[in-house]
Amino acid sequence: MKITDIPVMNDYIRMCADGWDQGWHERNGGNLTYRMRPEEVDQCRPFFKETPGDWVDMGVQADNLKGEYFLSTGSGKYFRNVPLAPQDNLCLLEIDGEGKRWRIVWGLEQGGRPTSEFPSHFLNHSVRKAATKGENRVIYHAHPANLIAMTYLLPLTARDFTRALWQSATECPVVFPGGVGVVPWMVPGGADIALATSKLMKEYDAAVWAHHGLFASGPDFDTTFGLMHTIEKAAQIYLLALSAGGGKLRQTIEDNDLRAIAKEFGVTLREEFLD
Ligand code: 2HA
Ligand code: ZN
Repeated sequence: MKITDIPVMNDYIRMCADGWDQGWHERNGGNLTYRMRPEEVDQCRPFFKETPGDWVDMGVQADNLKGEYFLSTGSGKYFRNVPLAPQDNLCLLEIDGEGKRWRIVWGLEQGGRPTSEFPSHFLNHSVRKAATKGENRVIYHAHPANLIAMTYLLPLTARDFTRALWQSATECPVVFPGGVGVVPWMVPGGADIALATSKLMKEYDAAVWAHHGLFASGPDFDTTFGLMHTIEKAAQIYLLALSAGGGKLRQTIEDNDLRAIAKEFGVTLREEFLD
């Protein structure tokens, strides 16, 4: 029995591989964190290091994440390498009783730290956990090219991005009826972008980072990967249609069509984004 035989580890590693296969993780781009269930922590406990790493202050704090355990990709590590050597590219982190420090209890055997975006992930876990009554467990950041390209074309507002994406594929309003938030261009890795993103994630389950990528969240790996995938595919269709049409669309899914989809599928669209 290896730690990678534990279903949650296996699913996490598979998601890293899928993201790499999609082309969303050039070099060390992107990061993935998962808030573990107590029974999953217990399954992994026999594999914990004899001596855990030192406690490290995060610069951010969350009351509702005290004592939680997270799986995280490593800073500077490549998604491409995760399936080959999970123990060197991933880590399992314990959060302290004050909700402000982490220590490594498994993984990163050649040294290292959790993703540079861990402060952003941590605050977003806190906000999404509260917003979903504990259901949210996954935060996923990737660099999907078509969505990033859209951030050079459209005004950087949640309304403009949500409408363009909803109109680009019929399933979009069903998959993200609440729309997507948009963070203007900011320096990555720090507390400022973490706070700006977590503010939006109170309302949205995904936030676009202008000229950088997407943050997506969800209760499990399938839903979160599916959200990233659906948004990126809609962005691809949007760009394909605009470029094939020389910058002009002949027709689109109209607002009353969006309302009809919402009615049929029993979802509530963010009304202020409709005309
Ligand atoms: O992990 O994607 O935003 C590298 C990044 C930083
Ligand atoms: Zn990034």
